[in-house]
Amino acid sequence: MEQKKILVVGLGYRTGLASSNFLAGKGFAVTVCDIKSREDLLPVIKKLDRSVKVIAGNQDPSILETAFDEIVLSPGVPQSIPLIQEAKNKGIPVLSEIELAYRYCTSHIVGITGTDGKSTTTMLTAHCLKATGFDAHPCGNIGIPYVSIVDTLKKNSVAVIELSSFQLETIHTFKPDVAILTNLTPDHLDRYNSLEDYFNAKMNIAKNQDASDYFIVNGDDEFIKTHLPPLQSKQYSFSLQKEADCFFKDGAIYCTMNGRRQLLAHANKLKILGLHNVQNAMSAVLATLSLAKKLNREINLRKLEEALYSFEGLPHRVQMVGSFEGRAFINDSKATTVGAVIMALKSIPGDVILILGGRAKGDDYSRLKSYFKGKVKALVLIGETKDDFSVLFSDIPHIKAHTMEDAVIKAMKVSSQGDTVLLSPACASFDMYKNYEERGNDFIDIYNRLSRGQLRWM
Ligand code: UMA
Repeated sequence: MEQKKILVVGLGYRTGLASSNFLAGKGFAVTVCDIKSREDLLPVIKKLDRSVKVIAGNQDPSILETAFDEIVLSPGVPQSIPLIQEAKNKGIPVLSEIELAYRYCTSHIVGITGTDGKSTTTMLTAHCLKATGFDAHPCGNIGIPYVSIVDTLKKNSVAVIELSSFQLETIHTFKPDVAILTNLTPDHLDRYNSLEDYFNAKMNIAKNQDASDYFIVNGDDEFIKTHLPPLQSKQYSFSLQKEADCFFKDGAIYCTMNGRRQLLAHANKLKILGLHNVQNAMSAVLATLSLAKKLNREINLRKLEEALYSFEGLPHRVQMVGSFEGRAFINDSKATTVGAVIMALKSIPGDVILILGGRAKGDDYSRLKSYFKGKVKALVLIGETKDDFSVLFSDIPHIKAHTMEDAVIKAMKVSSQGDTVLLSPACASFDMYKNYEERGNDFIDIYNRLSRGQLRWM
């Protein structure tokens, strides 16, 4: 029988690499193409299965002269590129790595999407599931491609998958047992024509769910309330404002999911700060209880409570780095949206010196202004957005910095004891770094040199 030919579009650092190697391992004839030059791709090419053919620096539709049976599209590549448009005209199926992995998945699935809180909710859900006896594996947009772990999952395992709108654009049959929609605020409007388009991509998470599945939603989100389509799955909601299946009242998290109200946990015992993390905790609780319900399993609620208290949070997400000369240093490099910055500002006490900027993602950055008032003493502007932001935030004291080191030194100079130096950029990192992790690690490294006296700031 002739080998099936698959084209992987976008090699990237993770998804394209993992998809290509996975497919090669299954015996397909794999070609991967990327707009980057061979030289730029070399470190990744070295990790590719030797059978994979690489087309570098070219994404011309003529690549399709080879009759590919299917295309696996990496999340960073928009469907609007001519190659993909032409593939669709020719009727070649285009799927995401999530759809590919799903074909081989025999385990249970919890899928998590939304604009903010996805990564924390993914890790916290996996933590809660593990603590209550499940074999849970976090993966997806958090940085571990689903396809890279799918073959290691057993029938009773749970894949807890963080899903970006990009990944969900090209799913076809993917069906999670439990889906979470954390919230919806403007993001990636450089890729989508409207907020509705972005929301529709996210809602693909539930499009194949049936009455045996669960959909968990933020009951306080105005956009979701007015735009949520009718769904086949059972719906549970969480709320900070009103009684819901899981809700927050007088500092405690309650659950009413099984017909009676139960006090589950006290918010002041959570190690992760801020009301947005109470929301994340509530969605993780509902996901754990829903999956248990679907699988007819009993959950020890005290174990679930302990899991909420023992969760340490994620690196690069409102992460306490340390204290120097009376200033707290917090790394929130993962905050690439306005919503995430607002949440960080709300969860940090006292005055803040905010390191802001990077590559814009089409967000409405003016939304930040009202949150800066009375909270942000000064802005230190970095990256491609620094000139635009200095105009937009002209009524707030601000300085421009050329590098992260320059930004930290300037932040030290304008701050006083008791202040917090917060890196929460509201933008992508790609103008200065490979990814947000590299940006956060640079910030931590500069803090370490500063606190060891290896970097002068005065
Ligand atoms: N490329 C092309 N043609 C194009 C555009 C891009 O060939 O027209 C190439 C680029 O040169 C690059 C590759 O395609 O080499 C893009 O790869 P990728 O961006 O898909 O990169 P990965 O390293 O595989 O990372 C992806 C996710 N990246 C994006 O969605 C942009 C990572 O999410 C994810 O962790 C990883 O897969 C594993 O699943 C990052 C992210 O920023 C954290 N996500 C966005 C977000 O959270 O807001 C959605």
